[in-house]
Amino acid sequence: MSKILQYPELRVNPFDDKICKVFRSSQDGDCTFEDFLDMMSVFSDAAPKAVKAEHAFRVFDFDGDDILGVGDLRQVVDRLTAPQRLNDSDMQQLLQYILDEADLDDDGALSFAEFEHIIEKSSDFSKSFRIRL
Ligand SMILES: [Ca+2]
Ligand SMILES: [Ca+2]
Repeated sequence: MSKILQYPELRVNPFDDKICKVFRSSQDGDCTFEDFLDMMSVFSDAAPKAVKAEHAFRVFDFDGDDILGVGDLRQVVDRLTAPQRLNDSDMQQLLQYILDEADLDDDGALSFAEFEHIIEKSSDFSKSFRIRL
């Protein structure tokens, strides 16, 4: 994951729609301007790494069950590699690699603690996980 997060392409953010869902204050409807300002402060260079990690985790947790399972990771990879798509065996290999690196308790999914641990190891994360205007 830390390697993926270092790709320069990530500085163009492929998670726009999901990010809006994480930050918007009402359950349905669009992001308000205030939501947008919240979001900008989290993504600014000044935001602490831990705050970014927490929001990144929520953005990556597509099904909202508070853990990054293989399904979530697959969607993350899909979005990061768009418009190209990995073929099945490359995808399997990459998911396996991510889990080997990051899934410390071997339950096949990444908890927030495990996710945070990768973020801690990745010095480029803060630079990658931001939006530039
Ligand atoms: Ca999940
Ligand atoms: Ca785990």
